[in-house]
Amino acid sequence: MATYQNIFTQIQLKAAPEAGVPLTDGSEDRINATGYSYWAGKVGQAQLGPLYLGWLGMISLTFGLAAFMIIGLNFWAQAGWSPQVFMRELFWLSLNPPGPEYGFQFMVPLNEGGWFILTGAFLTISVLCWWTRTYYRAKALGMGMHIPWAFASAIWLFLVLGFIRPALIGSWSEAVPYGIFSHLDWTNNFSLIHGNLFYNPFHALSIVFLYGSAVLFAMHGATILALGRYGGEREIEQITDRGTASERGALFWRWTMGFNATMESIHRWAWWFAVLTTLTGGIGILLSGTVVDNWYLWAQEHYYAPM
Ligand code: 07D
Repeated sequence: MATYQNIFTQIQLKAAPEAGVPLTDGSEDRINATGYSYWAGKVGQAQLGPLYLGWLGMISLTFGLAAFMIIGLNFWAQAGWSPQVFMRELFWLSLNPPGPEYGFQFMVPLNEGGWFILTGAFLTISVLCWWTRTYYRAKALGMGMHIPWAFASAIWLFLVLGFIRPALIGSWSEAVPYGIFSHLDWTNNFSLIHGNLFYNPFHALSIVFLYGSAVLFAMHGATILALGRYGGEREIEQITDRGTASERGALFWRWTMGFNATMESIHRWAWWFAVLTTLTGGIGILLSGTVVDNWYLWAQEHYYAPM
């Protein structure tokens, strides 16, 4: 039992490739090529494929690749088309949004931010098609919509940062640049301009859920691994069985902290913590510069920063 499908798996099952359930939505977009990877089998499923690409997958990858290429080619141009300079300066190169003089106009000269707007549009098309793909693939498999909704929460923050907030303020210059250090600098400047983001309660909430997600993931992962010898990874089957892995895990947490999540509810805890990270984050960013200019002053007005 202890060697059943975990990182210490000693036996890899190899049989005729498992093709999955028949498609119910009439489409035939599944690429039925399959293979086996010994190393993938060490950490998960050894069988690779079948892959479902479909039209949404194709559109998403095409626009994602186009966005990636526009960013890359702008970097190359900035490096004077020199491979050495490109490699050396890669972390400092950046594709920036239009300056404040352009407001939130869509027609901006390419080299003054037009490429940035185009990249954002392509990336958004790519991300939204990928989201729709998660929706339809989950539906085709008769699953709930938990994955698309969780992904939507991340897309909410992505859109707030790059589109919704700049639109509300009326300036593309508010958007996050595409670049390694430039986006880090943007983040730091954002905090400084708005009087220290730590005093933004939604940034604080977002951190709570981000760190909380890590803690919950560690607690749950550790619990299940520790119960591997009793078949703990077969979680759901065990919910009502007495004396099983599930019951030991539950008792462990009641012993150590007085409360246990159930085999079902721990996944709801995890889902909500992850979803709320970007949901609260997006609210915090949207309020900055629109409703609240300076979070430190705001915190003073609300009696939680020193005068
Ligand atoms: C960004 C959105 C979803 C992404 C999607 C992907 C592609 C691929 C491909 C380009 C992650 C789309 C993209 C498919 C692109 C190509 C080719 C999710 C994202 C859909 N902070 N902070 C957070 C902490 C400070 C600041 C969140 C900690 C300072 C700003 C999180 C600390 C300052 C923003 C968090 C700390 C500052 C944040 C992010 C400690 C200055 C945000 C959550 C210990 C540095 C963002 C409300 C997340 C936010 C954010 C943590 C400090 C600024 C909780 C732990 C004080 C401006 N910070 N932060 O999951 O939501 O992001 O804020 O110091 O915008 Mg912060």
